[in-house]
Amino acid sequence: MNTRLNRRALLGRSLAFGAAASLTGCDYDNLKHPDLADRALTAMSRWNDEVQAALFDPHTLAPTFPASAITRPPRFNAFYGIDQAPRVDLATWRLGLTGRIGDKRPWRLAELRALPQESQITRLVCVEGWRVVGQWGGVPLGHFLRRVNADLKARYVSFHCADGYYESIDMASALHPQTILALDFLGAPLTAPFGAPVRLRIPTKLGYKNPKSIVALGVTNTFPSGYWVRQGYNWFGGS
Ligand SMILES: Nc1nc2c(c(=O)[nH]1)N[C@H]1C(S)=C(S)[C@@H](COP(=O)(O)O)O[C@H]1N2
Ligand SMILES: [Mo]
Repeated sequence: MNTRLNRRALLGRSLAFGAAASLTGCDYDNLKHPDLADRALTAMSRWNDEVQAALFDPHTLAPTFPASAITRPPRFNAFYGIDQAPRVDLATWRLGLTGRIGDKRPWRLAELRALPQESQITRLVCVEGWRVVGQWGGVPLGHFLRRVNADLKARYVSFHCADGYYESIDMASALHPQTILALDFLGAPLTAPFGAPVRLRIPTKLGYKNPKSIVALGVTNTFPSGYWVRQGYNWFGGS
């Protein structure tokens, strides 16, 4: 109960601070200096990341749904149309590993499939204003990170994708039990538009924090940012 009250107080203060900061971001002087306004808003967003990280409870689960709630047909989204989705050659594909990882040997798809698998029916929420419920299956990211002897005290896990997209998450979110390296979607292997052969599925975060068609995973203490984050989206991106 106490924690809850403290959290609410912290959130209240952060909202007040946010409102003040947005006013500053829009005043006349800053409009004359768009760079300054931009920098103020970016700083605000990074500060907001810290608040969200502090509020994040690694044991709270995102909502799950019955099979009857699954959205059909599923909805595709990327920074290009569905026809342009990258087609990865599954035979030569490897998951490359970089940074603070003990065993950086690249992984083949069959090797990932041989690891313990988890399935979830969860909701994906896009900031564009739509949400879908889907079923994803794959390897819990925490299991994978331990398996490759990653530095679990490092701050970030980063992802690079076959289409040039990239994203990164905090370590606490990476170790959350519902965060998986998804190989399956709706009971079958992922298809190209939905992130074949491997995507991140992280139901505690917004859609853009769920990179598809991953080709490399890194563990680092240097802020890796993200494709949409560079264009002004908030980095923590909790839903
Ligand atoms: N590689 C890659 N991953 C991506 C994107 C992208 O453009 N490229 N778009 C993101 C966004 S904004 C959303 S909402 C989800 C959409 O996932 P879906 O196509 O499975 O619905 O993918 C995310 N992952
Ligand atoms: Mo999105």
